[in-house]
Amino acid sequence: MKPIILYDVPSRLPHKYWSQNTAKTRYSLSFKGLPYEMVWVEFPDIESTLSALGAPKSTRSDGSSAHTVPVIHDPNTGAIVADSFDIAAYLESTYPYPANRSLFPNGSRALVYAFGITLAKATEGAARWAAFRVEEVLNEGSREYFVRTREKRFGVRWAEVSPEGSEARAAQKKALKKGLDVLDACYQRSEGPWIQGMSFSYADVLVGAQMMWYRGVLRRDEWEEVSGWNGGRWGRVLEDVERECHFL
Ligand SMILES: N[C@@H](CCC(=O)N[C@@H](CS)C(=O)NCC(=O)O)C(=O)O
Repeated sequence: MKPIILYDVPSRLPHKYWSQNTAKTRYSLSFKGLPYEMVWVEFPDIESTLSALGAPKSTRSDGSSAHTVPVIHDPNTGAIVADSFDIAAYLESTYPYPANRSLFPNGSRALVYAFGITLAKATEGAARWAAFRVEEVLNEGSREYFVRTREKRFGVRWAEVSPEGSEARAAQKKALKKGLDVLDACYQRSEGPWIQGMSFSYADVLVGAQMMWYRGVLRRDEWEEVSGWNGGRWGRVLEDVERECHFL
């Protein structure tokens, strides 16, 4: 099998990756044991690179339609797929075996999609804080684009997005804590270590990708605090997801 090509935005972090959206695809490929290769594209080049490839557009978190990463190009089938969820669905239907490496076990695709909406809603209060930290780890080639487009999205100057020590930052942190309590309540009701009890699924990939993002972009003391909330659940979930996906 030829490696699947995955488009992602690099950063200055070790291994370059930082984005939760592309992490969903990376974990999915790795979980299913599918070979893949990275193509790194700085933010200002996403539009031209992906339209030249003929990739479909997808929806950004602000609801706008645009070329976004992740995108995969599967040279084995010729498919070019955008949007992390659609990519997971493509991988599952194109490579359904082995059956115990299913991203959507027991016909759970729609329910996992719904879980993803809940997760995004629960954690949206921290979007500005995380974006503020993303800017700090991006390469020079992406920073100006990122700041300009996120100022527009948030409707404030960059310095106001999540100032250090501000009330706004404290509120963002509190909102994340409250959101993670909602997620913790889901885990507490599970009949096993995963969102679907004993069955690992793309729902866990979503949580793992969110935590990978925080681990990568938040400052060390911030991640230590967040990963320790809910009895240390978030650091543990990230470790468990990466182990299950053979991504260590
Ligand atoms: N719904 C898409 C959203 C992907 C997305 O927003 N990706 C960001 C990087 S994390 C992006 O490519 N943004 C392009 C831009 O802001 O111009 C998915 O789940 O794949």
